Parts: sequence; structure tokens; C-alpha cells
Amino acid sequence: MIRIVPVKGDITRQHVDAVVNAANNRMRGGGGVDGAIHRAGGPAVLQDCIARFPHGLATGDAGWTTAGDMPARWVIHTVGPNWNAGQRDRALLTSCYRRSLEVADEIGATTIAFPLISAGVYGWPRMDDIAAAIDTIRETPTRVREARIVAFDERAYLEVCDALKGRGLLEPPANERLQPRVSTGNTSGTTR
Ligand code: AR6
Repeated sequence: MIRIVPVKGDITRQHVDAVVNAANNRMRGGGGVDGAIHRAGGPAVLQDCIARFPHGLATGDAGWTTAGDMPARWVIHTVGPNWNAGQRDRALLTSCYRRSLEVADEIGATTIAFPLISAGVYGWPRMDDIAAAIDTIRETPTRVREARIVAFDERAYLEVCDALKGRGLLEPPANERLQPRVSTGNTSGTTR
């Protein structure tokens, strides 16, 4: 079963097999996550976009390139619906999360980091985006073991945590999980 891990921070710094980019149809860079990924990955990402996607990508679809200089090995680019431009078909948004996992399976990525696709410049209501992300990731058959949902700010991060908690999916933080249980009572039955 896939683990969904909430993370607060910058997606370009994630040590995972693949980071997902919230791109646009042209696939030649942009602002937000897209700008950050092209800056951190360097020119190799754009070169690969041009070589592998001469005509860009359809909304709801996904495809991979190198991650260039980032710690990840691949970028999985996906094009979310632009709510602000009237693209409000939720199936296009869930398709982005599903297609990204399918591409991850194609390339053999088992750890992946998602941004909140369409929830920035494209204006998709964030709570609904978070629900779409979690439910689609859980429902898509995949060999991916860990999917991080990377939120850029504290508020979005807490919303992701709440949505996971509401579904019984929020795991305790790693440091709590790893802490050995310390017994306080003297259970040996002897006195010292
Ligand atoms: N790491 C993680 N999350 C981030 C980062 C980052 N470095 N930067 C922003 N976010 P957006 P969209 C969050 O606008 O709505 C571009 O110009 C951000 O707070 O990046 O799908 C493309 O070229 C928000 O919650 O993507 C397209 O034209 C989420 O990531 C268009 O924007 C997505 O915000 C795509 O718009």
C-alpha cells in the first residue's frame, strides 16, 4: 500500500526518484513550481522538454524528463486544468495525479513528490485539490511506495495533514516512530 507523506517545503529539494511539475501545455517553463524546477534542474530540463515533447502536453496528461541538477532523477511534468480560465472538470485534475503515477511506474520510480497541481496560478480551490490528490493517489494501482505531498507554506501543509488525518492516513512524524519505547516502571520484579 502506498504511503502518503505530507511535507512542508520546496519540491526541488526532495530526495525522491521523481518530482512532479505543475506545467502548462507548452512545457517550456513558467512561474511557480514550474519556474522553481527549471531553475533548480538547469538547462537540461528544458532541453529534454523540447526534445521529448516538441508539441507539449495535453491538459490532464503527464510525461517525464531528466531532473538535471536536482537530487531527484526524473521530473514528471503534468498539466493541470486552469480553473481561472474556466477549466473546472475535476476529472482533468484527478487525471494529472493518476497519469503521474502511471508514468512513475513506466520509468521505475518508487518514490515521488507531488505539488498541489493547479492550486496556485491556475486557481483550483485548495481543499478540493488536496482531497483529489489524496483520494486519487490511494485509488490508483501503482508500484510507487511513497508519495509525498509537498506544500509550500504552513497553512497548506496543515490542510494536507488535516485531510490525511480525517481519512486515518496521517502517520506520526519519523522521529516519534523511531523513538524506542522507554518503560518507566520496574518490571523486573527485583529491587536494586
Ligand atoms: N515547491 C512546492 N510547492 C510550490 C513551489 C515549490 N518550489 N512553488 C509553488 N508551490 P503553481 P499551477 C505551490 O502556480 O496552479 C506556472 O507558470 C503553490 O503555492 O506552481 O498548476 C506553469 O508554467 C501552489 O500551492 O501551479 C503554469 O503556467 C502549487 O505549488 C501554471 O503556473 C501549485 O502552484 C501552473 O499553475
